[in-house]
Amino acid sequence: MSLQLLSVTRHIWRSTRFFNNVNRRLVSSSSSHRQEHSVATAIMSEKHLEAGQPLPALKDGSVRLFSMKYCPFAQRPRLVLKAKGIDYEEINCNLKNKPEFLLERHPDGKVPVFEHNGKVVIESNVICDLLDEVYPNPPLYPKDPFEKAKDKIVMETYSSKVIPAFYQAIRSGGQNEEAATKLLAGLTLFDAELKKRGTPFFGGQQPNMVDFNTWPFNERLAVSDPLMDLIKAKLPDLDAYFQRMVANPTVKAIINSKEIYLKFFEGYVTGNYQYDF
Ligand SMILES: N[C@@H](CCC(=O)N[C@@H](CS)C(=O)NCC(=O)O)C(=O)O
Repeated sequence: MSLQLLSVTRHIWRSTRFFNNVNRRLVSSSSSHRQEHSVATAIMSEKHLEAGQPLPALKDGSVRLFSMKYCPFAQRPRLVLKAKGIDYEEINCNLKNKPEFLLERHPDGKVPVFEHNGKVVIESNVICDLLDEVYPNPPLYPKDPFEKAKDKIVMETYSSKVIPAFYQAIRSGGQNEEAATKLLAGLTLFDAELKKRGTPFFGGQQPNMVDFNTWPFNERLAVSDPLMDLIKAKLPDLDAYFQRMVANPTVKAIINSKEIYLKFFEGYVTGNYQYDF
């Protein structure tokens, strides 16, 4: 990364303080800005269920996703389910006071957990791959195994280069310059790969697994105006890609507003988690 870019990122994280100042301004209006989940195919437990609360009886259908409304990992299978038009029930869980039924299904009590005909699958990437096999239309990977492997490498690279830096930056309340620099370096690799493909999405004319797998984190970058300004300036093609993703009907159906994420991340940083707002 050039020195110039490094000094701009320094400035960004110093000046942002998005978990403090911006948040105070925005939180009061957050509920009115909320883009409601419009996953027509999902029946959702509106409130996050917690310890002592029973698991609601399975309604119509046999597919269930244990989730948390603001979890980026759970958003991956939600995007895949939406893209494939699969009916499912969503059980939202309070992750600071975990319901017993979640702990019975996941050894660490994490979300997402997917349940199909009584069979339980954990780990977002494993769930998404399973969904692609069980519900093959539309396919979200290239048919050619070598092309599919390339897609998996892009997701692996994103997972190792972007996601840890993203969380590091959030945990520090935006003060960690090294994390900001790493985040931009990871996004630069992602941008270069899309350029190499020369298509609107990693999947070609439509988003595929790479686009949906990485989108939950890309969507949350919007919490920082200065960071988005830097992306627009330094990675304009990536910014144009983000805009194409936002306009995609599957993404649009389950996107959350920046204000909602600011509110959620405030709880993440302070440890005072709120799930139901
Ligand atoms: N590697 C897992 C990560 C899932 C994960 O970390 N989920 C978070 C919520 S975003 C969670 O359940 N946290 C609760 C905990 O760690 O106790 C996946 O891809 O599914």
